[in-house]
Amino acid sequence: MKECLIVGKTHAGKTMFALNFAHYLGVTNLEITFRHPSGLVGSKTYSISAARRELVGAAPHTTRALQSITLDLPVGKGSKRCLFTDTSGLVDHIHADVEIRRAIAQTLGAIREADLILHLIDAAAVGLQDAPSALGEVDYQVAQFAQMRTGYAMLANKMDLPGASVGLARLRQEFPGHTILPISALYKRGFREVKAFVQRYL
Ligand SMILES: Nc1nc2c(ncn2[C@@H]2O[C@H](COP(=O)(O)OP(=O)(O)OP(=O)(O)O)[C@@H](O)[C@H]2O)c(=O)[nH]1
Ligand SMILES: [Mg+2]
Repeated sequence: MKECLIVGKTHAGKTMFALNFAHYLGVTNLEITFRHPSGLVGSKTYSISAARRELVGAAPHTTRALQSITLDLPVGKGSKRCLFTDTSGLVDHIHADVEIRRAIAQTLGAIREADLILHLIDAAAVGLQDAPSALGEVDYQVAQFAQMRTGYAMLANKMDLPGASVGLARLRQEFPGHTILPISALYKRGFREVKAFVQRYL
């Protein structure tokens, strides 16, 4: 089974995207497998609303493990399974908290192994500043690394917020030649295009 990794800076909306994309594909009871940086593995079943309540956070560094959901996507006359894995958010600096550093190291390791990468960026935040300062080094590094692979797309998230369309234009200018799909993880907008993108690589 192929693995599609959801990466990006902390607070970009990765967990919201993972949960709402699963819901968009018709999943109402989510079985989530947690792989912790310590090596501990466990799983838990959530309703979509409980998952949003418990796993999406208003503060940064909410996710501290690899959180995977198996999804079936229609391909041709049948369907194909794909493991969608949400990750701990990245930061530009070396974080002071050792637990967060370990979680970030786990994300970076997973990037090397993934078949497909969806790189979430908060387009509304990018719209507020110049792209280089809003994006930070880590987004450029992920884009540069992932660009060498076939299954890579940037998802410009939070398109429902003011300033996000300015952010999207900046992203397009900054990363010409990349696939950039505007979405709102919160309102499930742009998900048809994301689904079509993923289907191409399964
Ligand atoms: N307006 C708006 N808010 C969003 C959207 N997606 C996520 N958010 C909000 O952004 C915040 C962070 O969302 P998360 O999904 O927890 O972000 P994350 O990237 O998983 O963050 P970490 O786990 O810390 O790396 C939450 O307050 C969400 O409600 C969106 O499309 N639009
Ligand atoms: Mg998260």
